[in-house]
Amino acid sequence: MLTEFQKRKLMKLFSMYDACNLGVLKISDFECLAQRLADLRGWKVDSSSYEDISSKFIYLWNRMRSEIKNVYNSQPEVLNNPDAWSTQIRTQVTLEEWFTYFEVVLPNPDYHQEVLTLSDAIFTVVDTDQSGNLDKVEWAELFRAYNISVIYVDETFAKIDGNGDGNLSKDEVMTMIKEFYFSNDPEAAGSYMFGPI
Ligand SMILES: [Ca+2]
Ligand SMILES: [Ca+2]
Repeated sequence: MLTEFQKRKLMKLFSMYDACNLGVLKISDFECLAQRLADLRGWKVDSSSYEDISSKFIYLWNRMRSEIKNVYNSQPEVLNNPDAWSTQIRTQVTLEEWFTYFEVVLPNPDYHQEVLTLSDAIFTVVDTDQSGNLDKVEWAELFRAYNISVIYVDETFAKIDGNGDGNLSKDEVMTMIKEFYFSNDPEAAGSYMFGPI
């Protein structure tokens, strides 16, 4: 079971993925996020770079729906919904279903690698000057893409920049990402890497 603390972080993540701000996740949110990231690099819709980042988000959407579908089919009472998945065309994911998805994947060691691989890819896209680090301007662009208020850019940047050199290295960001997704420690700085939860 997820703790209340984990749920607060996952609500934050849900709001970051809810690009269209409808309170539920749809495939259009995932397409929109990929588009916003691609726009940072000026990648055109038919380019291989665009296709690459877009396919990662669509994979995520499909993976999430498939895990939720499994839960519905195996234990419909968990989601308190008597209708089997197959009787409906599921086009959206609610916050409760989002929690259910993470209850399934968080204990899976393979999922840890998946999170790091996707985060690595996003880091590379947001590193628009390809310096290998994220500066504060790039960090703010990430916030804009993910619907996070930029008023939190300064304080989160300072937390993540462990060596205080004014840049976020991939190591610094990945350390925090691991804490954000997998730590259950309210003191862990990574829990607040995208602002208050
Ligand atoms: Ca950079
Ligand atoms: Ca640094």
